[in-house]
Amino acid sequence: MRALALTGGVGGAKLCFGLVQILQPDELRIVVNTGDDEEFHGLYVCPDLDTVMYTLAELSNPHTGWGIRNETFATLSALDRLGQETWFGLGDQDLATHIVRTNMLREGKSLSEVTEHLCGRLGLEHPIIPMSDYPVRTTVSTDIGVLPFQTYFVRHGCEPIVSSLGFEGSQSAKISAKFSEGLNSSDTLIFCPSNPYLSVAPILSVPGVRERIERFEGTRLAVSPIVGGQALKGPAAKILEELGEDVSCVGVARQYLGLCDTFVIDELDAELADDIRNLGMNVLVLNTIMNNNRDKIQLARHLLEAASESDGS
Ligand code: FO1
Repeated sequence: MRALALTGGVGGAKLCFGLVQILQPDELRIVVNTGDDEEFHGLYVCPDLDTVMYTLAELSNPHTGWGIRNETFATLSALDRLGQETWFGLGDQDLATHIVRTNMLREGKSLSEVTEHLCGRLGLEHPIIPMSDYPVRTTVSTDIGVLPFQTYFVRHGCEPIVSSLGFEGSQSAKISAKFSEGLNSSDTLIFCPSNPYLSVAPILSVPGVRERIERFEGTRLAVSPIVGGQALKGPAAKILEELGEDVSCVGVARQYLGLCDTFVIDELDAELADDIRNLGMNVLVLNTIMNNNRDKIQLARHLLEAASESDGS
């Protein structure tokens, strides 16, 4: 089994945790969305890369899914005292990650090299790979204007009404070397249960990625982040509605037309399986809600079993 997992956000990171407990480091590459990245206080912050890194290292805040557990915010309150904006909650331990990343980038290291270093220091062996080493910034066009991603997501709490998404810099971005190698060498592609618009679309915006996934010869699976018409976390359901899509796993499946062979839905949505089959995809009905590590491993195991059955490996 040589799997390539595409992820962004908290839900995707949970499945990656499950995959990592089952697959060896040379059997799995995790490709992460970098469209959420932004500079805060002069530091280069990569929320989705850090969410996967902290989740795999079992360092992440179990309540929020992002940031580090038992975190303190003394630096943030000192920044507030000095008149800085502090709506983006950067904790003291998390700031160490951004300081090291910013310095290494300044020394000329690529984001892939920085990520490899940080993961090594946290004892992680499975490759965590940025989708690109070039900057791509997700922008959200809303009823109150075009917003940078974190301004939409955190400052405005995903409340503005979304009309479209942009991925600034994607035209001149290049797929990262390890992502490209992964597309060539993997026999299984897994879209983790991430927001199709905010986490997956930026990855697909990197030139050549969508086409290479459309032509991918192995097995391609996608896990719905929407269960029972609701997002387990984040604004996926709200955005589906604002963009006029079905607010269901069927609406999500439509975002994967041509990109996936088997769409994975939760048992709660079993009656929608035929609607998805009518889109031309196989459907796998599993428990996709991951409340603990056992759930994460179970979901990963079921996905990998289905993948190995369908490509006969
Ligand atoms: N999400 C929030 O809702 N509020 C925050 O204050 C916040 C701070 C933050 C700091 C570091 C980090 O890596 C992630 C952080 N996130 C926060 C999550 C972030 O907005 C991510 O982009 C989302 O998880 C979506 O992927």
